[in-house]
Amino acid sequence: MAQKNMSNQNLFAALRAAFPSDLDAIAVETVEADGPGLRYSWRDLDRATAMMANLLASLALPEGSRIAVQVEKSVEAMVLYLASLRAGYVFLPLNTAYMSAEIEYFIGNAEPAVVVCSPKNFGWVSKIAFSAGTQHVFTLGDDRSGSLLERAAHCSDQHAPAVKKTDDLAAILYTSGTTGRSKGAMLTHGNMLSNARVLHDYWGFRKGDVLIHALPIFHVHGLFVAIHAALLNGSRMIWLSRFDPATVASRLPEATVFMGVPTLYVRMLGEPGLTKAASRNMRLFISGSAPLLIETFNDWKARTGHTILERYGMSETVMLTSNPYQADKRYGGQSERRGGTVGFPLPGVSLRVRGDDGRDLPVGEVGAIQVKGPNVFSGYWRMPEKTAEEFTADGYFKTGDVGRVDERGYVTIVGRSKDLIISGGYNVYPAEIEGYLNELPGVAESAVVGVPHADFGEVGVAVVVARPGARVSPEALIASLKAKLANFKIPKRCVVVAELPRNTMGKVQKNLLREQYRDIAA
Ligand code: MCA
Ligand code: AMP
Repeated sequence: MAQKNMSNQNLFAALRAAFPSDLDAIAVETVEADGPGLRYSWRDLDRATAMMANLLASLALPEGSRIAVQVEKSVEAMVLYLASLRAGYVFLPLNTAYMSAEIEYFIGNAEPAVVVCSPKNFGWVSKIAFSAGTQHVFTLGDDRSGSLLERAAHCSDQHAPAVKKTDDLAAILYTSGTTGRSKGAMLTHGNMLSNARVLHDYWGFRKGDVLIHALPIFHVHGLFVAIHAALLNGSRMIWLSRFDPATVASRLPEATVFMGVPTLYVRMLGEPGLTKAASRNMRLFISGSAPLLIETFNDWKARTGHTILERYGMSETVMLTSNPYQADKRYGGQSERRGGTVGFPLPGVSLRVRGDDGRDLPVGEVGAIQVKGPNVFSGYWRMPEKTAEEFTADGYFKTGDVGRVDERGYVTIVGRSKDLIISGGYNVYPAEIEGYLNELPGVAESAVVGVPHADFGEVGVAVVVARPGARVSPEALIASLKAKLANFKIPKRCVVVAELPRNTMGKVQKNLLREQYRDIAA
């Protein structure tokens, strides 16, 4: 025990220890539209992360400093994440779609010591960062341009990973609140390393695995689940800077593992190159971040011969449940991947379903999903009250998801108690959009609801009531939102109505709106 406490629990140290002994082997190969991809060896990753970690260390930042990053996807952007871990700082990834008001909030709230942005955004991002007290703003382009790499090029390529304890912070991920502003979920080195090890084992990672990485790297799925799994296995990644179904299909024969949100699977099914022959070397297709429709699950099986493995997680908890990859001894050796379910709680995760009265519900009954485990975050950044509200007295985290566990142990998510829309794997909080809409001239009130959409699974529809005598145009409202909010948050439809349906308590009945407009985006 004493020895465990003394050893370095830095997540980077564990990932680095898993690099293959042949450091000249290829770790990452990029896919380029015009010509051959770039190849990065394991030695390149080691040296580049050391140089960047030394650059960060040279800034003499206080312990626990946040490194906020809003850059396009590139291998160097992944290196920056790994360097932040290596140097012992707290990584704060930001969606590239966020616009100035959103970035202003995150930077103001997290008070990062370092901000890294795309060269094209330096003007407005640096203005926000400097006014919030950030001392260092660097740029990083997806073509290896920018001041970050220029400065790191002068640093040593030797660096001993900072010594970290299990509960030291490694990252903050902002997740929008049902009411009010986004909350920063604080994840520790221990949260992420324990989860990465469990997934590595549960999903049967083995020598020779090759991962196609096609997800963005500013959320848990692409940044943690995919990258940690590949690195912890010393596996090569085929790296797409943005998802493209034809490209993925054409590279499948070289790969063994693919991870995607349901929209990626839906789009790939529309790609003629997706065949059994193309998937012949594949071992595992993993889906998560949003519900996978049973039609997609079945169509995929018919088309490729592979059964998608669906799993479930959150920014606050990393991964919680997974369908089995192989027989799970804890559940009587069951190995079936059941469509429509998210599988079993992962080893080490304790999951329970509670009723409104706070009691555990019997098998099959639907209630609130609560979880506990080494993967569960340490709280919301500078929001002790919110943190306290989201945990039960006996230390379970309230996920806000509603579901049941069947007699075989499979967990099914049937809904959410939180008012949230998941669109193409991105979370959209109606309260945030309604807040913006209600501020627009002529708007009396609004309600944003999620409705089914063939490509994104679910999209937002804005239902708006005009002020007496005011004339509002749906197109103008959408245009105003587009000027202020990340593009994926923009409702795909907007309708103006005389009034919103309310119950006797005066609460807007969103379920009625969802029903009324369920075909509007189909
Ligand atoms: C783009 N648009 C969207 C979305 N993405 N609208 C709603 N939802 C979206 N997800 C907008 C664009 O701004 C554009 O609007 C229009 O839709 C069409 O864009 P398109 O070119 O089709 O989009 P794209 O650039 O191809 O992106 C689609 C995508 C992307 C590849 C599916 O959204 C994506 O990479 N999603 C993955 C998200 C993800 O990684 N989530 C994991 C979160 P306009 O034309 O008006 O500008 S981690 C998580 O949830 C937990 C922890 C977990 O369990 O993993
Ligand atoms: P995020 O805030 O981005 O971490 O999103 C986490 C939420 O995504 C969870 O609370 C779930 O509501 C949802 N989610 C993730 N994976 C799945 C899945 N496989 N099926 C249904 N919902 C999911």
